[in-house]
Amino acid sequence: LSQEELKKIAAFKAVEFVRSGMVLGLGTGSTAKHAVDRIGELLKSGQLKNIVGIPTSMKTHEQAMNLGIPLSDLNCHPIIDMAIDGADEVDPEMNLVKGRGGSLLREKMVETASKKFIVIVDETKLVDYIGGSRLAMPVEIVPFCWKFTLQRLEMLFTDAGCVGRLRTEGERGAPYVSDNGNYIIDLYFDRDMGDLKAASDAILRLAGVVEHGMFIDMATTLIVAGKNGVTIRNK
Ligand code: DER
Repeated sequence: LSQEELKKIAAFKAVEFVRSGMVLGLGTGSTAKHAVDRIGELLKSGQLKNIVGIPTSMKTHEQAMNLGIPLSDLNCHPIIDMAIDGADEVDPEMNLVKGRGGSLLREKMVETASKKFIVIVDETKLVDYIGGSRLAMPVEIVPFCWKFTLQRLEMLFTDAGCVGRLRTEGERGAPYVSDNGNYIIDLYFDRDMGDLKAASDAILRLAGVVEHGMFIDMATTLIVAGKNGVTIRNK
């Protein structure tokens, strides 16, 4: 089974937990895309009714709208029944890294407002500790003096061999701009950053930081699709 097929299997399994009448947080990324497609399919066939979707990005808003999923937002629905979303990393305690797709702020706003948060991943996302994939741990920052903020972020984690890079896009390498008009600094760790809560607090104390991509103690269910089948873990 390809990674894409595993993502689809995890996504479809998560949608089995959706009930008619739910207010749903709709995730962002290639795995969540399969879940949103499946919800659209079940709405069209009448197997699901009266669903309201709360998208976590303009990209998901567009996808859900094209599928005819009724949409709303956190202003109208401050409490969400269930959110379904992917992740870039999952540690043994179900802490996550998210945001490599650039949507971490709206994802975290939606998923902290959700009574249930189902994370859907293929097995390649499992890590021993956060940052362990050696891939990006994104931090959304204001554009103003981004170099200054990047340096202050690196200084928080010199012991973990942290290097920060401004996320860029396009062939001219212009700074990536999030749905919220902010920049993203991707942090790369050489070693375990240690206590996640302390790391989170330190990052959020920096003026200029908007939010980071560590989703600590937020997931309530983890669905992992692997070559040996699908596992479901509840917190
Ligand atoms: O950017 C994000 O937060 C995405 O949800 C990411 O965490 C997972 O993206 P993927 O399903 O495309 O791997």
